[in-house]
Amino acid sequence: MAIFSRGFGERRRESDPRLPPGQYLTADFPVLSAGPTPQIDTAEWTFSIGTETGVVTNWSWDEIHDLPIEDVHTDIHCVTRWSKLETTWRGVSVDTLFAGIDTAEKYVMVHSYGGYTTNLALEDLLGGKAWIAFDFDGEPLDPEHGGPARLLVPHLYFWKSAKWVRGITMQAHDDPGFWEQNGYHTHGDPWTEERYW
Ligand SMILES: Nc1nc2c(c(=O)[nH]1)N[C@H]1C(S)=C(S)[C@@H](COP(=O)(O)O)O[C@H]1N2
Ligand SMILES: [Mo]
Repeated sequence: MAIFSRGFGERRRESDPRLPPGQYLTADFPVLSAGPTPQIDTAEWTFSIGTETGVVTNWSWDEIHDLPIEDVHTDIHCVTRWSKLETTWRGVSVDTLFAGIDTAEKYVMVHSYGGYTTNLALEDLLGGKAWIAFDFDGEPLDPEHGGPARLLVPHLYFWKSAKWVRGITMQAHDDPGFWEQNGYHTHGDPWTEERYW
């Protein structure tokens, strides 16, 4: 029986080319948070990008909603091995936010309300690869999933998709964020299993 069910699982994995190595499919939406869920009033919410010259650009909740809003259909992959296919989000492309930003730095630190951080290369946020998302499945994003807004970087493991996002600061070096300091890979590509270092 055990051998039979393992074989069945492996055939299923191979039959779905959207599933990265070592991942299984889930229809649920698990919640994974390193701390309590912060309660953020959209009247108080801001998102900022700070550069090496000290310039900080801020958007209020209303201002970010005045930017072009995109529908995103994508698969997501958590390093704890669940993957969820064809999720639906709405948000503003990080390209749109960076259109007026003048920076020569190649790395960013993403900061969340509550203190969570994660590091990325700027090129992993640009080129239609990342969004500040505020709707999931046609509804405002649930607080436990990062509402009112989270970063969405679906081509990397989901710990890079910072919930309760509040800003990005440019960095000269790829300094590690919260999970990256605690053993997670600096980059996090699910297709090459960049899980831990
Ligand atoms: N601010 C914040 N963002 C976070 C986390 C967190 O603990 N705090 N956990 C990360 C991890 S490890 C994962 S897998 C996903 C989980 O998102 P979910 O709870 O919506 O499934 O959020 C990521 N973003
Ligand atoms: Mo995770």
